[in-house]
Amino acid sequence: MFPFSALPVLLLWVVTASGSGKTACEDAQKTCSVITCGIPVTNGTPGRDGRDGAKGEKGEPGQGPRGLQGPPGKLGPPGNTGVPGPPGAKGQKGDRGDSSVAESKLANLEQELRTLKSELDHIKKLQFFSLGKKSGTKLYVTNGEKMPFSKVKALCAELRAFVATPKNAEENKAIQNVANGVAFLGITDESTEGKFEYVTGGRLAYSNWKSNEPNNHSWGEDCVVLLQDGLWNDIACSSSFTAVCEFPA
Ligand SMILES: [Ca+2]
Ligand SMILES: [Ca+2]
Repeated sequence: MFPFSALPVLLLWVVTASGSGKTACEDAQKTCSVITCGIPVTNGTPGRDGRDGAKGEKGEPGQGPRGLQGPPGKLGPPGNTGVPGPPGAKGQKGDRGDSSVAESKLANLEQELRTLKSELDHIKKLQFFSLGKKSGTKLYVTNGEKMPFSKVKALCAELRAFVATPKNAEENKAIQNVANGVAFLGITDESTEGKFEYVTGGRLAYSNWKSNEPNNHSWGEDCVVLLQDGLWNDIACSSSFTAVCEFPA
């Protein structure tokens, strides 16, 4: 420990020493670009991160090539049915009907109908004359072709008719005249041997068998033909004879 008497001397030495250091530093600044003055210190620990800055503005679009457009998406579900629209405005009242005009049109239509019916009757008469024979309420028509019974049935059905089926002597004669040869009749015993019936159904109401017929010759005669003399014979259905169809006249 310094004695109190030596304290003023010590203070004077400290002041002198610090004053000479300042002078040396100022001198060095005049000659160096960088210089560190003062007492050197060690670095402290880094400070904490600062707060996030404000969000920047949106940048410009990129300059790269644009990609291909993708496939369209699936069809969405149908929307709900809309509410009905408001009713339309009421229309103007129509003109008063003229019954005389309607009556006149009706009279014209009736006249046209009579004319058409007359022409149809005329055509039917021409048809009877050229193609077939009429008997009572039936018209018999042939195309003159010979074919098996199954084809005769199909042909007549196609014409919305039936195979000619005489139910009395007059009809038998009419078919005989139009056939001009041996023709199939719409009669068979295909369902029950020996029991001849109409193809359209029902037991025979009239027959004109030749003597000793039907004989089911060779156990294979289930169809019936009208011979040229007007008599009947049972015959094989697969044989070919004239097709005659029957229409309502
Ligand atoms: Ca038979
Ligand atoms: Ca026979």
